[in-house]
Amino acid sequence: MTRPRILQIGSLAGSPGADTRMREQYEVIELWKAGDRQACLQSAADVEVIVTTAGHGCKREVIESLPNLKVICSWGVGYDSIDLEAAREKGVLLTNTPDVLNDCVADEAWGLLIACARGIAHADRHVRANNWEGKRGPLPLGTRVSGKKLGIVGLGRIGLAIAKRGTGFDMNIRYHNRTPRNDVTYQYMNSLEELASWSDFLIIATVGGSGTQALIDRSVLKALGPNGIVVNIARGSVIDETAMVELLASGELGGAGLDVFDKEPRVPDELKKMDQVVLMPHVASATTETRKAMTDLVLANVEAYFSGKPLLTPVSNS
Ligand code: 8YV
Repeated sequence: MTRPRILQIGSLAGSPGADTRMREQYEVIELWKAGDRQACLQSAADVEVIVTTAGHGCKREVIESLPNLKVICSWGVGYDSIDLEAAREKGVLLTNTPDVLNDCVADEAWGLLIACARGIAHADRHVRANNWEGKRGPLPLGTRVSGKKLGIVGLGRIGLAIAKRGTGFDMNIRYHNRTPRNDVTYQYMNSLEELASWSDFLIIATVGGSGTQALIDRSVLKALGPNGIVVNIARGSVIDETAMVELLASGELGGAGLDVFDKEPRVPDELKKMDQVVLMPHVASATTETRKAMTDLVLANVEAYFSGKPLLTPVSNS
């Protein structure tokens, strides 16, 4: 039996075995391995399904070169790297992998927050450098986490999972969204600056893309202040990174826990020298369980398309 052909833009290397599973079920044209990209796209003219990742995205050029394209199935919840306008123009549908990663992303946000507030990464470096045995120190005191004021920017699915964990730490929680929610008891704050100046800690969990570019600007970060900690598990583009680095350096912002950066994988060198900062390489969803669930969902969407069933997790793109 011939297997349907799909075009895969980038490897699902973040999910061990995922590329093999894909190849077992489909004839996969692997764009990222092609020496001649144009020739590869031309050879994929019959393809109806693209598989990609939030990291690799999908550009207009690719969408326009596949006349039979019907659906893009993306591995990841964020789709700011996919040209939605080109997809809409061509009537191409998009699926992503929502919900299955909420818990692990929220867990990591909390890991970053606690690591910053309690200086965990700094203390770990201290022990490894034999500074404890060498009686070099002491380390600076940490900041209490429990019972503090937590601001969340973007109370969507991941934001809610972050807030739920905050209640376990007896926190007072407020949020800012495009529109207030009517299904939560957390207090809505009208402006980001007000939220930041109220908060001890500010966690960014909003979507990426042009609508949120540098949403967390210098004035919001200044409002968070010298004792405040910002945590970003959303997209690097959401924070004005230059302003953040300057405010951290001058002590006008207390600390930062960052999983994402403006120009990944480039991380500003200044940040690497700061002990009040914890850095992770965009791995908030990177657990065995979550990455498998993301792959299962991508495969289920592709299968739904080829068997004429409704897509499981379509993104509304109207
Ligand atoms: C992905 C992510 O791991 O889901 C998203 O939007 O950013 C991450 O979960 C990563 O981007 C995959 O490319």
